[in-house]
Amino acid sequence: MAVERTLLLVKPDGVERGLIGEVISRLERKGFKIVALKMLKMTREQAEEFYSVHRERPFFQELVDFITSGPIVAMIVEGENAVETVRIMIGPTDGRKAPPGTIRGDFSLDIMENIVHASDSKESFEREHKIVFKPEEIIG
Ligand code: FUP
Repeated sequence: MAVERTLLLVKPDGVERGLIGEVISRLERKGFKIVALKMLKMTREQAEEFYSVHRERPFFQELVDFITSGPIVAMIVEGENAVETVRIMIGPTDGRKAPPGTIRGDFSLDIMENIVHASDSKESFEREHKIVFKPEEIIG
């Protein structure tokens, strides 16, 4: 195992429901470090690029509408095995099926409004974080 970085977004539903602190707190208590953090509203251009792998899926426009519907909080999370471990902490995509104890399992009952996003691979992190952060916004 090695120290890695991953991108986590608190999506508009998570921000609206006041879960920013809850999400950050879980990551910090686990032992992860936050090395970049900001609130922003994604533009449609950023959102279409961010979710480009889903461009042909029937839910693509709805997904872009949702992620651009309000402010999000983006962070880069650093720690041992960060990509896989943070994915375990957020749980599966559908909040109805995500186990209790995971972020989606504890706070979501929906497949789209599922509180958070986290990169699913190192390659996804490399691509995704550049859509949201400039190099000078990242510590270390
Ligand atoms: P995840 O990696 O768990 O965030 O899930 P995906 O990359 O498969 O999907 C990205 C987002 O698309 C999800 F967060 C929500 C949305 N989505 C749907 O709305 N319906 C689906 O059937 C699958 C995904």
